[in-house]
Amino acid sequence: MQRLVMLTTLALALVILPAQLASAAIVVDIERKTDSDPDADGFFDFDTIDGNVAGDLADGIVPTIVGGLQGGAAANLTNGAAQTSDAGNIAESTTPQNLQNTRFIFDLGAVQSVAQFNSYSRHNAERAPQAYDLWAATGNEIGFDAAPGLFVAPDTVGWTLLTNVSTASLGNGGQHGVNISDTTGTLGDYRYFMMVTFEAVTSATSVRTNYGEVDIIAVPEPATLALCGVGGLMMLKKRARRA
Ligand SMILES: [Ca+2]
Ligand SMILES: [Ca+2]
Repeated sequence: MQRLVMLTTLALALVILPAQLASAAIVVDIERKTDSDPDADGFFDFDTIDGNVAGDLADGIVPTIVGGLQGGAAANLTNGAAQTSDAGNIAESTTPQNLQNTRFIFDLGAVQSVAQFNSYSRHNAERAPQAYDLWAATGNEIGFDAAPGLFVAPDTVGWTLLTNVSTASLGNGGQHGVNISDTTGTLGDYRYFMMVTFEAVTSATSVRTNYGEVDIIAVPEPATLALCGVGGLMMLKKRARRA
């Protein structure tokens, strides 16, 4: 039994220690690709960041929208594929009224360990750049509001600001991709994520962003390690019982 306790402690230490030793810092990686690589299958293929993938945590979860859309449908944000063309892709997009600071809220249904929050957009001109603040919450915060109104500061109703995003420096047009991660490998344990959108490009006209897809990526390694650890311990326990 003592051996089992020691092994359990060792297994937990191996899983938990690396995350504690690293100093947490959120990293925002951005990249733009132009039409030389059209990615007409709806899966963006970047050189330095991760493209959109199938089967992420947000897959098929239609976001709650606070504020207005200028086009597209909410479901387009989490239906797997991003846009298959630069121009005229409104049917494949979710386009907020950026000037209104429209909010997209994703409810994962339960607290999950999240490694990355990734967003993808596409347009032939000024509607490709992205600008938003990313907030997160577990839902267990005191006074939590899962859908704060446009004039409610999220941090007054339980939300935590993770980071600010802008890809405007990359220029207009093409495919814009954003990977938000953390140096520890874990962005955090959260149930809710919220994008508060902004106008990315200053313009005389109302400029919206044609968002094509959002991926929320689970932390794979610690979960896998923990399962291996638990599996191994179960086997040891069975052996001990047999002996
Ligand atoms: Ca989509
Ligand atoms: Ca997705």
